[in-house]
Amino acid sequence: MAMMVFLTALIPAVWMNECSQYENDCSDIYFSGQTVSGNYSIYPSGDVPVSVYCQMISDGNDEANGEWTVIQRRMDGSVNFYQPWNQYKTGFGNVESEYWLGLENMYQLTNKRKYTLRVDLENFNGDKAFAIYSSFSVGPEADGYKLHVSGFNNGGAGDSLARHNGYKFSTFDKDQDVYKNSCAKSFLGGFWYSACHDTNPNGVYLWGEDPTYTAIGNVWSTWKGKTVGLKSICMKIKRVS
Ligand SMILES: [Ca+2]
Repeated sequence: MAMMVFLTALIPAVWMNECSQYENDCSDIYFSGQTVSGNYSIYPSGDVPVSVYCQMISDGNDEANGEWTVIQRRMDGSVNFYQPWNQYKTGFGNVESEYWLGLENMYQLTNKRKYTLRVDLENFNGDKAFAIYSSFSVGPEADGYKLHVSGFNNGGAGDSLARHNGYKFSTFDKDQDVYKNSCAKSFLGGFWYSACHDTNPNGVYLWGEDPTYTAIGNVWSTWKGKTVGLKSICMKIKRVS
């Protein structure tokens, strides 16, 4: 009898633990039975909860849906993305709208499992396009959080990330690019700049096209050039099964 009581007391505790403590990403959350898009907590490093937006399958038939963990999102200019290194390292913004998940969280996720990256773009005319990279990972901080992307698949956006593959992350207070000056200071963002960029998703929210400001905006040049600030940019990753 005492054993029975012990077992029944133990089972719910184990169940609670599995459902709340070990969700590394939105795939884990989806397969735990939470299939509605929204804000959830994930545990990329195992213990500290991180807020994230999960775009789930149940949104409809749009092929864009399905257990996506959003790592970067611009949509309304509500968050200042001209942030220092520590903010890009740990993450900032508002998970309800615009945010950056954080380089350390991206490293913790992609270091353990294989991920694909999808970038969704929309301009102020309502045009949409996307790019998919079958492989996406971020290296460790000791190596500058280098970007690794490959396996480009064109959804109309063109490949603006190829130029950034293999480069370290730079911010205005940590120049790790290969440009003689600071790309982050010159183009007012934080990114895996080389010398300097084909896309600046963390640049200034320009509210549309402005030829006065070349390349400082949240642009994706292989789609709309370097003077069209996009209405929305969303970078999201999904575990490859
Ligand atoms: Ca430099």
